[in-house]
Amino acid sequence: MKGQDQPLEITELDLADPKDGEVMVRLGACGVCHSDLSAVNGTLPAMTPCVLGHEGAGVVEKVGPGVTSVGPGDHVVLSWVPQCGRCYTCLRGQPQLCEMSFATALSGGLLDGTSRFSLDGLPVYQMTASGCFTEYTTVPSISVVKVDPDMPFDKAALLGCGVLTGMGAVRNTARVEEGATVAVIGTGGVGLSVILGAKLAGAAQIIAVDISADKLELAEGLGATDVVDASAGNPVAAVQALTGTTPAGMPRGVDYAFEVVGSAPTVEQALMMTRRGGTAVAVGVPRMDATINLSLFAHLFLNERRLVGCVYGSSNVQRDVQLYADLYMRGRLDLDALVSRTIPLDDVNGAFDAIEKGEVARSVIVFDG
Ligand code: PAD
Ligand code: ZN
Repeated sequence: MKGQDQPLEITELDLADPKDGEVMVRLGACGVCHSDLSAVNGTLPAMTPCVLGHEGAGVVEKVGPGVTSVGPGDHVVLSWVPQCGRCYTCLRGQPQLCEMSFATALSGGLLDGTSRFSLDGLPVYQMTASGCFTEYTTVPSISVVKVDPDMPFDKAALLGCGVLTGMGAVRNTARVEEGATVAVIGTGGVGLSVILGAKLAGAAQIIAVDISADKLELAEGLGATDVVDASAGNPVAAVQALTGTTPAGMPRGVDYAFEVVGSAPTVEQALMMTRRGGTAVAVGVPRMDATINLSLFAHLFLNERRLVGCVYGSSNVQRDVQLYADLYMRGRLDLDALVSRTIPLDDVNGAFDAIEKGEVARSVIVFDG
């Protein structure tokens, strides 16, 4: 990306060898996530020029000094949150908030703040210490997770963001229990992964909410028990109507509502559709100036609702990528349905159009051999 609101350009860049603790990866595939589009349209801040792409999988090409966790030839999934395992938050079981990687993400570089890409001697930054819309990238070794070489790259790539975020929102952020009722607002690549996670967690009811009929059909195929078309207006009443009534004759609401769109109105809807004592999880990435109206009396006091944020599905990347890869290889996790299209790198701008038109769960860039 040369600059905000500009189409991505395919250019030959220089890529430095991995330094201490780093690895160079030859990409096999990279999913195009809504957050990539958000970096282009300014929803997410990004240093430019920048190599976007943060949902990648590939093969380790070479390793820098001191790297023992992986070696050349290993198949890996790339993470967009390097997790140091030693900082205050990592040690408290919140590696998704690793204090070291927060500064890294803002720098546009790797852990030392510098990027490995350059053009005519000037730095080209890397989205979230990653940068996967490219044949080769160099990243911290703690940002790669070894997976079974038999796992196809287009499915493995999804573990790097959408699936880790959606499944993690259910398993780690909300900790949905067996028999729970769940609503998911926005069933793109991430929201559909929430549905996969809710199904795996044994949720009794999974209500998919979207404005696209195609997405709702996909959601049903992946385990949604009910669907609500939000294109006609506010979906709260329709969701509540599916959740039974209290002895006082009031609609109950869901135990958990996941917002996976990234807008203030849908976060408010998520909060409104949870039952008393329920939890709304804000997964989508909103614009930086987005705010919501929160009734302290009605939501927090009277109904003891929780509204929680969600970075990367509150995931421990090494643990969770391996778990989901294993579930996929055993046929217990249907990632195939999330790959709507495989495309070459030079169709990346077309993939952004497809996101904006709501046409795909995921377009996945697949690199040759
Ligand atoms: P996507 O564009 O594939 O899916 C978004 C879905 O929302 C589409 O199916 C839309 O039709 C639907 N939608 C749009 N407006 C509404 C509405 N008003 N009501 C109901 N549905 C609607 O995006 P995605 O799945 O790649 O990403 C979803 C969000 O999650 C996006 O904001 C992205 O930036 C964010 C994200 N967050 C994290 C994180 O760590 N929290 C990680 C990855 C992605
Ligand atoms: Zn993403």
